[in-house]
Amino acid sequence: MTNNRRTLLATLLAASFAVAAPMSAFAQKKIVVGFSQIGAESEWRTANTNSMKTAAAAAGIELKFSDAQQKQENQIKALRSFIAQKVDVIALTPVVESGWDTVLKEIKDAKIPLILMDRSVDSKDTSLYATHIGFDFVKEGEMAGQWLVEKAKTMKGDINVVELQGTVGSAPAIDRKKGFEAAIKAEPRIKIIRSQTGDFTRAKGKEVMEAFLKAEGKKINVLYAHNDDMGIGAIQAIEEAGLKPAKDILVISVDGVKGAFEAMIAGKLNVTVECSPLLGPLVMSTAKDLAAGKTVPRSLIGKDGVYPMETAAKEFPSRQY
Ligand code: GYE
Repeated sequence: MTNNRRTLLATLLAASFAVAAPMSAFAQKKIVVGFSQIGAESEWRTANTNSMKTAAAAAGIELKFSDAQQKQENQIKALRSFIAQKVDVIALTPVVESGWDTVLKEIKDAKIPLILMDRSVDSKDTSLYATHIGFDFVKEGEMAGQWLVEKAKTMKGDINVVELQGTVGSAPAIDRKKGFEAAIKAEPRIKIIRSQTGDFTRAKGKEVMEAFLKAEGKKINVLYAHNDDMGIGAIQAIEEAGLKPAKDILVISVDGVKGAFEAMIAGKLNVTVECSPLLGPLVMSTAKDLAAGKTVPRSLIGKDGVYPMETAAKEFPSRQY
């Protein structure tokens, strides 16, 4: 070996040691995130769970996933088990807004950073969580209402709306109702004549719409559903009652899932307000920052927008959920 080659080899070896030492210190511990998910009530929720799992795998994060089957008590149990397991970060999608203070305080006392994802809590003490990665549900309700106010210009007489609310006490049900009611004030002919929960599911949406149709029949001009799944369930009920969805009864819903785009392309749903469930990558990068002791913005808002049926066929191929 020439002197030159020896020097080169020595330099390369030194360089690889220099790289190898900090690398092994780096690779020591995988970040563990405990995630308490609500359940699998809708297409939106399934897409959201997939996004979280895929993003965790891509970020090299170990995700401890717990499905609460719609029950707050199951979520509280899962959170306590995450504390006992000393996870690095907790992500929580609270099924309802109230009743979290005690367990959130336990998480804070255990010094585990908490990310609220999608839905929020009504706790007065905002120091109980590090950040909320979610949406402006009031604005979504407003966008749905504004679409109807615009549409009303082409309609005559009273415009009777039936409303399918989301899960009772949940942030999106409370806020999508509030936003819609605020927006329709601009047109006094629009009236909500019935409003009931359909629990964000297709089956319940269909069942409640059947009851609305029985009670009000042809008086109903518009259905406003707090999510696409309930809207799709209600469309079936409308068809079974011998009426044409999107024509005899206008159908407005929220989420923007594939099923809604299919219903729009089939001419059965008038409009959906988007609320993107693909929060996984942002949650995972935030979890990494929090695990590294960095401060993160208090609130990060996800993507939303309005998709009327006229745009559905063009948009469909690029939809990701
Ligand atoms: O609209 C609905 C889901 O919290 C934004 O929950 C979410 C809602 C979504 O079940 O489909």
